[in-house]
Amino acid sequence: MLTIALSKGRILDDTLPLLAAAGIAPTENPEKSRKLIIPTTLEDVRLLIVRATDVPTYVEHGAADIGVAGKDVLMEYGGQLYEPLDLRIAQCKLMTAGKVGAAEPKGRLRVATKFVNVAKRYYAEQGRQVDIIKLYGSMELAPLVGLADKIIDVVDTGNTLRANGLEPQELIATISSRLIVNKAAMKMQHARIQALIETLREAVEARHLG
Ligand code: PRT
Ligand code: MG
Repeated sequence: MLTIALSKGRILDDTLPLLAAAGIAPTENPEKSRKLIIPTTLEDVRLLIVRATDVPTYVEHGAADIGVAGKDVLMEYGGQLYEPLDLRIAQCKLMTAGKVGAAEPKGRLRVATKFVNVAKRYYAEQGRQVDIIKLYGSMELAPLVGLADKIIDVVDTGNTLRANGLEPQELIATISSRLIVNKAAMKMQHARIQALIETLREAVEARHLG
């Protein structure tokens, strides 16, 4: 059995057409089903539906052989995983953002984010003293109510920032989703996983040529 961990939403939407190129299609709609293990048209391949931030955990521990995760999630997670293919889906940017026109604070910068490890690394590289405030969502609120001076979040159109009087500031990384593979699975099922990677690589390239 080959087990693939995916999150619902944009990653699932953009991954299914790529998996279809490998003859893998879910036998029921993962967005609608309450099931968390979804069989596919290949009887020895199944999908696990997990939270986006949990995908690397399932794959690193071998509960799933393969997964699809945003580079933002992988940068935050760290861990021992193979990352053989950029799927070029769910593209966005990891950025700092703050209130439009706000002056830099005099003292320590307060930064609210769910990307605590990324934030620590980013400001350490700049030699900047910061207080990191861990949040789990709705980061845009933090500067508006004085919880933080800035946020670090993923930005796509920037509409969410603008709607809250914030502006994107520094680019930390350009983000896309990556195929990740468990290290032991890569050894034990090498031929099969390598063939899947190559089929997906061709599907990614075809999508960007067309
Ligand atoms: O939603 P949940 O809490 O379960 O987890 P998640 O938000 O991590 O998962 P999901 O499915 O929303 O995102 C999965 C991956 O998609 C992320 O890890 C990113 O790699 C990628 N991605 C691409 C994005 C976006 N684009 C994006 N726009 N993830 C989140 N957003 C958010 C953004 O932060 C903003 O709040 O969507 C909102 C709209 O963005 P704008 O800039 O277009 O307004
Ligand atoms: Mg989300």
